[in-house]
Amino acid sequence: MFENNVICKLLKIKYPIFQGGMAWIGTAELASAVSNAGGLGLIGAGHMPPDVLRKEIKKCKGWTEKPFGVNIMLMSPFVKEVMQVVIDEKVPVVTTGAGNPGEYLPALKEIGTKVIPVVASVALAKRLEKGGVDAVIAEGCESGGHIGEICTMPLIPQVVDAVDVPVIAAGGFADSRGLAAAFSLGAHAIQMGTRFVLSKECIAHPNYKEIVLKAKDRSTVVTGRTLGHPARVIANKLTRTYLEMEANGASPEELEQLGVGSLHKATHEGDVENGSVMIGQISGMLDDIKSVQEIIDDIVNGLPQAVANLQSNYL
Ligand code: TUI
Repeated sequence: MFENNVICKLLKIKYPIFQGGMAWIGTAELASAVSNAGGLGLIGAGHMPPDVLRKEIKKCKGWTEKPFGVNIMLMSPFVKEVMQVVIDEKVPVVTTGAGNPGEYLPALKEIGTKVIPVVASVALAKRLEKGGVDAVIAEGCESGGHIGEICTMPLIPQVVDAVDVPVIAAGGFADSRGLAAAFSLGAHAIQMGTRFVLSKECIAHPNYKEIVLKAKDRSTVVTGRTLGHPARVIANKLTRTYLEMEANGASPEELEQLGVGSLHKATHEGDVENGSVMIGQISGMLDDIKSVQEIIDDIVNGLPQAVANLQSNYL
């Protein structure tokens, strides 16, 4: 079905569906399940120390024969060491987030790792194309977690027009309609985080999944704008305190202190009131937990109908 898809050919995957990296919950369990189901699974390195990442990579290699990747969060204090781990382990695909991976490109390219950074602007996409990246993931601000300023609908076609490398669309995708829309905008694949949080294989605490299941269209808010690193999260006690302090001119140190450990508090301790529940706006549409295989199969199997629905408007 996707024999001519440039991303499937580039990465030797069956379906043009990536799993978003996701700190703490993009584990080897989830990444290997996505890769085994025909997509591209990614271990979210987040703030992981290098030895922990190495263990996750080894687990993933043990659980899938298919290509998988590691998402490296460039604001991590361990970024240099985790880059060395993915090089030592010859991880087939590296995606990056929350920064410019330019300085690491030569070393990754030298060992044949495919490098696919997440970008949130046309300018960075163009700069990284010059540096030799294999593709870019253009992520709109509908996404959960750390985001840019531009929404998916205007971002994707602008990035597609600006670069010659293939574009993967991210931010607000969770079903066949979304995949058809991404193709319409000129992207060759989609990346999904939120949809995979609501999978059986995702190890997030049941409270985390429950609050995502209950989310409506307006359940998320953006914190951290004044610090220069905005993040989309579910509105809760933590965000109310945070946004109030932000509006009252709290110092960057005070605000950062509030965020320390807050993601783990939500994902692993299940404290979804005082923790940071990073999730995308598409959570409002999702009301079931499925296996990764079902999620991917449903999207792929629904694609012909989604495309037929487009045509019914003008043919
Ligand atoms: O990276 C993400 N999403 C994330 S990372 C994360 S872990 C974290 N934990 C605590 C605090 C902060 C983060 C949670 N969610 N998405 C990819 C992404 N990258 N979205 C936006 C960007 C981005 C933004 C600006 C990439 C580059 C950029 O500019 C860099 C430059 O130099 O121009």
